Amino acid sequence: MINSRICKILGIRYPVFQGGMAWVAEAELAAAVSEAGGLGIIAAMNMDGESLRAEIKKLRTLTDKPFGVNVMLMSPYVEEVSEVIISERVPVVTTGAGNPLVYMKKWLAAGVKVIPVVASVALAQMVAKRGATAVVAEGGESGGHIGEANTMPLVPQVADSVDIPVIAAGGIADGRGLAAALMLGADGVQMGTRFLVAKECKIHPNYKQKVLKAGDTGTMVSGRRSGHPVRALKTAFAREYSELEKNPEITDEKLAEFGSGALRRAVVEGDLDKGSFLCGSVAGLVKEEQTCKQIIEDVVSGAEKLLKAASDRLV
Ligand code: TUI
Repeated sequence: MINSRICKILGIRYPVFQGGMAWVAEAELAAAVSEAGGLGIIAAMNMDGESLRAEIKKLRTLTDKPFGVNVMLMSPYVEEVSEVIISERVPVVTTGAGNPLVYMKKWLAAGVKVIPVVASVALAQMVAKRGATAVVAEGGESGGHIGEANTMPLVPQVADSVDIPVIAAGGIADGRGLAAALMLGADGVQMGTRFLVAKECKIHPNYKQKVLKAGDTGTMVSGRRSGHPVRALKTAFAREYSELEKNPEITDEKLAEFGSGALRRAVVEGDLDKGSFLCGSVAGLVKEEQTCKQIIEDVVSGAEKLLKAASDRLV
């Protein structure tokens, strides 16, 4: 059994978080992950306060295990969502795409465990100083909105810089990734891409097929011009967006209009022409649709076998 302080702190069996993927991470997926012993996370990104409350209530009908809510700090609903988290007594909050300090104090005072997603040592240290329960150190291999650092160098530097548990994210999809993350000084992992194809993940079947078919060079990063780079599958839409942003004649407004609603079109409609299929660069390792229980047990048992045999590598 993998021994990790984050399991004790959160009351979970395995140190495996499911990423709070916008439009994707709903009650059914999060409940299945928590029920399987990991930390399931509902993404509040595209929800107003009352929609989030309904999703939390739905999750509670499916599991009584601990769960989290991810707050995307660029969301237009961030204020109301931050209040619902308190009134619903959500056990764990993760945050992304910004600096969570303005909300942390009231969450922590209300007994919510706060685990910011950070893409730098500086933010990790800042939130640790203000009482964060743990941090997710997310490298640029991740899907969606990413920072500049990659997982392999970021995780040990964050682990060296704070005393709280560190969860590694970005480029992790199997037992090898979990074992490697532990060796880098992490206390657990967060995975998004592998859970995209979970049976309990209700995205459009076109999205799952595209992830399952993607190979080692199947993703690309666009959006640097807007200051919010995102990693997605290399599709006609992603290539076109990338070309448009290089063109100085295209205004920022036109570019934003072109991208607007693209994630919803991928997740809900499976729109192969105009959808943006956010996905991590680890997609090439994700080969089959499985239940969340199968995924978590495969990752954890894979890592345990590797770690037990690790000394065989020494002479
Ligand atoms: O937030 C994410 N991943 C996301 S959010 C998202 S929604 C979206 N969809 C389309 C376009 C843009 C956003 C999709 N994927 N991951 C966590 C994460 N946080 N990655 C990077 C960061 C981050 C970046 C800058 C955290 C803090 C930060 O700066 C904070 C500061 O002020 O120092």
